[in-house]
Amino acid sequence: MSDATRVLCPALQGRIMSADEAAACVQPGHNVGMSGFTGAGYPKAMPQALARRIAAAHAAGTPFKIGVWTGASTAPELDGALAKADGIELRLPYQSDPECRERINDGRMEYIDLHLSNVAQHAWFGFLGHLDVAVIEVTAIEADGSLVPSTSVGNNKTWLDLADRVIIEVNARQNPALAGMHDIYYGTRLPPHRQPIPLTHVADRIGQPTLRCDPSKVVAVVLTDAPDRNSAFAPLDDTSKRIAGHLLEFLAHEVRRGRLPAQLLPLQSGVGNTANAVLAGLGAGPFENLTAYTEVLQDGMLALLRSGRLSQVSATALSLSDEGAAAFDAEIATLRQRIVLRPQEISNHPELVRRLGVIAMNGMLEADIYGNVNSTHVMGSRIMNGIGGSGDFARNGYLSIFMSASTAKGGALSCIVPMTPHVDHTEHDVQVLVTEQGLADLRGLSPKQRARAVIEHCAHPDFRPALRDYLQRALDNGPGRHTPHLLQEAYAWHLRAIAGRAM
Ligand code: 0RQ
Repeated sequence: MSDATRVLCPALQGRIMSADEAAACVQPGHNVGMSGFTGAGYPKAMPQALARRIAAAHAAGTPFKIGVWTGASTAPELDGALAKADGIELRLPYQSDPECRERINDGRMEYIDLHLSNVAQHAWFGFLGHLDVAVIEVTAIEADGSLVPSTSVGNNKTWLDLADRVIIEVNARQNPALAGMHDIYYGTRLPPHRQPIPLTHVADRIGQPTLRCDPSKVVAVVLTDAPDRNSAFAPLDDTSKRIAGHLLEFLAHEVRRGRLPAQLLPLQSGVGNTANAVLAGLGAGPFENLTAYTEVLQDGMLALLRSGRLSQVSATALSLSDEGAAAFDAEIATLRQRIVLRPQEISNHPELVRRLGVIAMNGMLEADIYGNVNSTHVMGSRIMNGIGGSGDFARNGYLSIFMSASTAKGGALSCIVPMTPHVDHTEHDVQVLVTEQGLADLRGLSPKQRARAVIEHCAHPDFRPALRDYLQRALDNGPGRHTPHLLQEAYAWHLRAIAGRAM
């Protein structure tokens, strides 16, 4: 049941209307900043109403497309609905929606893939154009018009501040006890007036619990009652468990060598099943009193919090399965003391990631033998999701770890290749590569030393001979011996894969 009692601001009670009426506030060509981060806290009703309006306009022969800016990925009710209606001219930043992916890759939709920490500041700098409308899901509206965020903060602060008009969705399904869990920092300034961000520990609170919102900009309040995307995780498979095993052994080794404290350093973990397996592995010990400074609190991290192994988490979104969300709701009274949800410009801020010494653990599509990582583009051209926050953490963390299975597509493709056709994380930002075959610690190694470590520790045995052969012939015949390559052969590796021959 939608709930008007959550709208405490008298001025805004009069602006309650249907999603269809709210959708009429958006015009063709508008840039619309929506809430939502990894399937959490996105508006549930208005984007679908807008998609219906766009579809009707197209049916009548009237072009209607908008720019969609978010925090990160959303859900079928937002990205999926608007993409299906062919209503998105340009989408930014991270997305993982199959309908969007198809249209981006067949050229019907433009896409800008940004580091997630950069989105808000680029909007403020004016690099992205003008923001016309903000559509933000909240848990409640306070009497003074301030907004209690829901399960993600993302770029909401920036969208609310920059947009000409604001549409608020008040979602009765979001737990009222979320109030107080958020920390919205209003101290960021534009250069040259920037000051250090006063955050030195994961759990520090440096802002306020609610989002400011000028009530005079609010054109519509829509009442909803719908759950977040709540994607289920696949059961842990053997490959993920082996990757997690190598990584945990490495972390224990680092503690023994005195390069990490016993409680490690704050963890950042990407999304997906491998990341979840690593977190599950951490649950089995031996580390205690862990902390996390990350973007997304997912099921694996929730389990660590509930078991007590993880003491504090800072994130920008809760991205849970149905079971995870139910467990979270049941224990919210105690969990909320140990979780801080922040704007993504703070959760992913390079200054803070560097200061805290974050251990960054992210997935990849492929890595090359020198340690360059491709997280986003299949065969160099087709976007999968986007870089998300992986670069924010990899570039600035204390340790930068990337992981994947050693092969993809049933073993037909090697995820270790001579040269990645697209690079998201350069060799300078990648310190450790992990596959189910093993772990390559690339710190302190020259390019040739790295290549040997990656081939011998991470590549699948079926592909090792071809990779060794490539390296040797590049050393013998390549144009340079610092980072030896045979360019035609490097491309041919991928061309053979495109042609369906296993490489
Ligand atoms: O394709 O779904 O069609 O079968 O890529 O692969 O093995 O399921 O891996 O779910 O961990 O995702 C990099 C995409 C890995 C993710 C990526 C195919 C494979 C499958 C997915 P199918 P898996 P994961 C925090 C940090 C960037 C953003 C990021 C990602 C699909 O980790 O989006 O890290 N990272 N953000 O078959 C061709 C290869 C392949 C391949 C895998 N070498 N060639 N296809 N696949 N390897 C979160 C945020 O920032 C919000």
